[in-house]
Amino acid sequence: MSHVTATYLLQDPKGQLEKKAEGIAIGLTVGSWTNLPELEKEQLQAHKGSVVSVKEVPADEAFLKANPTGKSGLVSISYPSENFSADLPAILTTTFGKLSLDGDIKLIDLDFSEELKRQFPGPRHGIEGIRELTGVYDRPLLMSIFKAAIGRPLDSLHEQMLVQALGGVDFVKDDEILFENNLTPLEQRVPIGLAAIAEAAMETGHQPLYAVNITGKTFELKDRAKQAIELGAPALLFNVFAYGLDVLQALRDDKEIDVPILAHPAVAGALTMSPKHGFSNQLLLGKLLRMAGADLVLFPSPYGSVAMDKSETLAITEELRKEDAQFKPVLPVPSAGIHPGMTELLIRDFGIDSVINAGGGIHGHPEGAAKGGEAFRDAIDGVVAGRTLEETAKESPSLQIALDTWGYVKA
Ligand code: 1AE
Repeated sequence: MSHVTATYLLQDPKGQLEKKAEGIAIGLTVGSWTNLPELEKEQLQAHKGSVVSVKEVPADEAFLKANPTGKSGLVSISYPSENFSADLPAILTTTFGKLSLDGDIKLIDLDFSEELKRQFPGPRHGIEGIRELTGVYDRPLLMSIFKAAIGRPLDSLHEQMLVQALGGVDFVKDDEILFENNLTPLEQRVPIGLAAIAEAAMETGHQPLYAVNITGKTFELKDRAKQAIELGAPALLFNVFAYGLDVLQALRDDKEIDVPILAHPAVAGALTMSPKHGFSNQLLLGKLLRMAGADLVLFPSPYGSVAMDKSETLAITEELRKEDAQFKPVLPVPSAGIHPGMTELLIRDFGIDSVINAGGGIHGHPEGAAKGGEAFRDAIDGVVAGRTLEETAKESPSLQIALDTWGYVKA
């Protein structure tokens, strides 16, 4: 039978974990059970949620102090797919709708039966597709973020794009806070950005993919994405959590929107960062973004300005890349506060099939963004060839300057 099994981390002040689990399984499905007549039970059997497992885990001290009989547990409940349509809004409302508001409870995982999983698209391109599009196969990709884009006119955008592309990056992405605006509207931003990339490619022979931020009201997004693609946008950036996972899936499902989609984690922290509430990072930024169709997923690295716990970043990465018969693997993009001195650490922790992504760590290079990109490219090539950053910097003045500026974070 097709189903989804939800695993929750919860705290029950009364310490009755089994009873709590049974209450959820019944309450979120058939509503009541024990007092129903036999005939009704028979009719509703296929719709009834069932408790799969209950495992007590150590409760936190503050909770135990306030609730001496309280217990904390990992509870798994299976919901039959007869109860919901095969879309994430229905599945999330079933498994974590009202329940998300009911005390200390965090949704850790959703396990989909194969039949249900087949209703989701997964990434269109995945890692292999991105490698083909960029022509880069043997090293982590390098992405640069537009900085200082707000309030700047098109000629500034052209200049910034040119220097980023000259540095040899593989992707340039809009800043996630760049929305439709009068100074750099999409219809002018895309051709001017692409012209700057072509100009740089005459010199470098290397052509980064420009990921254009798709913004606006939900029902305008598809048209805006198609407009960007018609203008030549080779990739799209999407603030998925400001809209919802199903909106990402709608973009992915549209055959005309056939370029890679980069999922930005803006707003996700509000949904994942509490240890007692919301979703696990692994589920939201890993499994569900992959199912809904992201090709690249940005998340805070463990080392930078907006740090995420290392175990969480590795769990997201595992979800994005693990072997799956249906979904292509996704490129993890550990981000925020990344500079060239972290390259060894990033490659050790996230491997070759990842993207090194920097804004300030490229634009803030004392000799400009082109040298910032160059420093990263040299650092990446050096690490992949088995050299330390110090050794590589002896032959790369731009990397040496980057290490002098930001330091060397040794693996
Ligand atoms: C987690 C997303 C990081 C991001 O979008 C961003 O703009 C980072 O900028 P920097 O590299 O910290 O300057």
